Formats: sequence, C-alpha cells, structure tokens
Amino acid sequence: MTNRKCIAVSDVHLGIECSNRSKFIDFIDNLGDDVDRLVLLGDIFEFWKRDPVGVLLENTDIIQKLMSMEPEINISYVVGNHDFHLIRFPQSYFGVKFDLKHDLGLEYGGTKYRFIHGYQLENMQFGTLATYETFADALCMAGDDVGKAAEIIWEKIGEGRGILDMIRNFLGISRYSSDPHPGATLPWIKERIDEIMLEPEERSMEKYEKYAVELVNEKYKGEFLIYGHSHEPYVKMDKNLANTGSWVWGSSDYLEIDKHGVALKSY
Ligand SMILES: [Mn+2]
Repeated sequence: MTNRKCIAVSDVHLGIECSNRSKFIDFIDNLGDDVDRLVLLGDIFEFWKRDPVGVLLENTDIIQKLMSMEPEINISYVVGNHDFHLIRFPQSYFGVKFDLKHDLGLEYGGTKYRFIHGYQLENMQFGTLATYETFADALCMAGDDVGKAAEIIWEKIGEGRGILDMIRNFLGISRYSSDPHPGATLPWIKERIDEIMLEPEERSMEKYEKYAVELVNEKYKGEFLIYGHSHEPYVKMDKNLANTGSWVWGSSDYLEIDKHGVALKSY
C-alpha cells in the first residue's frame, strides 16, 4: 500500500461528563481514505469512576461503529489503566475483534513504533508492573464512584480481605504475618496510590517524560515510543517520543503516523 497512515488516539474516557464524546464520534466517522490503521491507545472507556457494564451499554453505538470499520481499517486496542478490565476477556467478541493488547509494535517508513498506554510509567514508582495492573483492574471493578472506590480500597488494604488481597500479597503485608508492625508499609502504599488517583492535570508531568526517556533508552531501545495517559500531547522526534493527549475537557488530540514520521493534530 502506498498511502499507509496510522491514527493513534487515547484517553477519551467515555462514560464521564468531561469526555468529548460527540466530537469523537464525528472523528471516527471521518477518518480519511488513506488511514489503514487505528490504534486505540487505552483509557478509551472510564471504568474507574463508572461501572464497566453501564459504560459499555451507553457506548454501543461507538463500539458498533468501530467494529464496522474493519477490515478497511485495522483496529488495535491497547488497554489503559481505566479500561484495563477489558484484557480479562480475550475470548469475547470484543477481545477478538479489537485484538486487545498490553502493548503493540508497528513499522512505518522503516521506523519501529512501540505503543503503550503509559500506565507502565507509574510502575516506576509504584513497585512492580504486576502489582499496578492488579490495582488498576481492581479499581475498574470497584464501583460507580471514585471516592467510594478509594475508600473501599483503603478498607480492603487495611483489613486484609476482599479484592485487593492480591496486592497485599505482592507487597508482603499478610494479615497472618508475624511482623509485629504490618501497618508500617501502609503509608508507603497510600502515598503512591494517592498520587495515581490524582487527575492527570494535577500530577507532575516531568517525571512521566523522564521515565519514558528511560524506556526508549533501555527496554524499547531502537524504537519510537508512543504513549498516552498523561493527557499532555507532544511529539519529540529527537527523543523518539510522542504522546497522544486526550479527549477530555474540550481536547481532541490525535497522532498521525506514516512513512514521514509522527504529526500531532487536533480534531
Ligand atoms: Mn491512563
């Protein structure tokens, strides 16, 4: 194909008020004829503040639209922290159709591109990636209100039962522990979870880019890294880094990737 063009988009957070839903529908309705691939780069749906079933039901029109775009446009879905729960259904129609992944590699114009949502950058301070993913999945199922969800998590971690037992186990805070001060680790976890629960707008962004540079220099050496998560769109060709931005609070960011490189656009 001569005009291969990939569109990457993330952080639409469908299901909450500030999501730019109608504009996003217009956007996917009007992808150009030269687009052969759409990468949904995570947090397309918001399952932390809402329940997954409710959000998916409300957005069946979008899901059907996306499904009908194949095979002309190849769709890949890389899960984010807020829609991590989707990865639990690899055999579902949704999973098969969208080819759900934790990360994705593609090549355009001789450049290898690596796509991740970007929650992997939280892992740098949270502990292990497995712990973070367990946490993200638990939050997806925690309920319909973020305040309530956070509260539930504190109760669970504190009491040592329920959905976050796995996290406790990872961190070695067993309620059967002979450690006389098992609570000593709690402030450490609380501090990190508090930060992860902040809205992207309230977080310090420099550290994400710093961690992303580390990934490009180590784990993804020789590749161009594209991520979302931070809601701060940018393209830095010199650093082999780009961010897809978001579709909340009036933003409508996306990246175009073709043989010439990466371009940041706003719809
Ligand atoms: Mn995210």
